[in-house]
Amino acid sequence: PQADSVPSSLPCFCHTGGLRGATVIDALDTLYIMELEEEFQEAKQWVEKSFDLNVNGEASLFEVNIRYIGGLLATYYLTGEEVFKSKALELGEKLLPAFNTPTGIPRGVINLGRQGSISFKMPNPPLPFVKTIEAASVCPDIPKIGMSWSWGWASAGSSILAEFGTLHLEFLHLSELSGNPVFAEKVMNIRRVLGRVEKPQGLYPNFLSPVTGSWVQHHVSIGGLGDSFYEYLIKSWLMSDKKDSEAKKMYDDALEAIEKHLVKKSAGGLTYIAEWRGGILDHKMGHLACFSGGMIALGAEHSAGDRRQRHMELAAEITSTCHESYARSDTKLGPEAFRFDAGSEATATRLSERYYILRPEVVESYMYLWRLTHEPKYRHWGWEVVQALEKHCRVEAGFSGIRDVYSTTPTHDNMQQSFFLAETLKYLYLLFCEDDVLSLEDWVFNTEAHPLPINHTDFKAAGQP
Ligand code: DMJ
Repeated sequence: PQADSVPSSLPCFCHTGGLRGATVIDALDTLYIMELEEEFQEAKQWVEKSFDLNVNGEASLFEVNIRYIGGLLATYYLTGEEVFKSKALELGEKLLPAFNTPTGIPRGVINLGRQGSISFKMPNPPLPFVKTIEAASVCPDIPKIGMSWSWGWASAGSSILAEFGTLHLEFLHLSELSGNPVFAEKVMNIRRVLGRVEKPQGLYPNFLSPVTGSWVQHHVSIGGLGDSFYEYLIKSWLMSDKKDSEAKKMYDDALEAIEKHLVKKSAGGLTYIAEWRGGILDHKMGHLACFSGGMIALGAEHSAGDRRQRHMELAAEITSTCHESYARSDTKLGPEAFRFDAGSEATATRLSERYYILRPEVVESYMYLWRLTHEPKYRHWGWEVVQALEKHCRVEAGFSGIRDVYSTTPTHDNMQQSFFLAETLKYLYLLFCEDDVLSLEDWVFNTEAHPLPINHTDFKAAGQP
């Protein structure tokens, strides 16, 4: 199995540093929930016999955490089978050296390999993660085990908000399961650094220096580079059974700043969340930002009074805008980014933004909005997606992304991202299930849709307030 699977022939884009089986591990809990017993047993055997964690390469701390650790933890909680827990803990340990920075803000990339192994090969372009000068000067030839560095494309060796801000849920579970407080301490320290740094207009920019703990650039986005940081604030509070009030306050304050500075209405009446570049708005929403309808609805459900109603309306409006981005395309699938400028309304204006890579965010919001409102339109919209996927993305060996959602005969990109099985199909399935299948009362979904149990006991992970 590849990191992501390849329906026919193209090589895959790997961000898992040589770790194999992202599709297998990302899909484990989906197989289990869907009661695909035979496939689940096959995947479990692969984890038991073939999942090798001592591999050299450039692994994304974020991707390994959300896809592998999240997938293994969720499957452990669903099945109680020790193998999933032990692999999650083993992998968690391997990520710890990434936090060895002056501030404790982790770097984005790490080598998971075994000491002494030298089989590392630098990837060829166009992979965007070229070693930074800093890492190269410490180790001019190959990155050693546990060595970490920043993404070559992230400005001035910075770490990315959505990456270091999307560890909290999994790391608290790693501490709880291992009895080792180190994981919880690492993520609580991230929170402390974020608490100290000044937020322009109350907003969180996307790039932070792991050396100084200051922002490197003032680009703010609820889509790519920022997205799941906000998601993990509200979900940390929910997962703690509403005890982690610090996370709730950070979420409330951040959402207030977003409402004030980024939420806009288009000439045609569509509500959207713009991006912010040093005070100037970019009237664009990425597909990734469409998860926010679900997140805001989830937060609203646990608020009271005016705020509850206002946020529920905002969540419904954003979800409806994201639906429009699908409805206004020829394939009824949405583009990677859509704009609200130069006369465009929820459509992609650039050729490079017309693709769809089987992303889940829009159906994710349909699932939350359905569960929280039971308005039938969310199921209708979900069914439109099922039909469009069947029509345009199904290929012989699975499902593929498409290069242009505005073409009635789209070309396939020949890639089935692992999140298609982890998220897109799981959220679609849950949209049509009874509410007690993975009830929102008992589970929070990590950003890769892996369910983690809400802590209904008095347990407090080390470092928790
Ligand atoms: C997933 O890996 C996660 O949802 C992540 O938070 C952002 N994007 C992809 C899917 O689009």
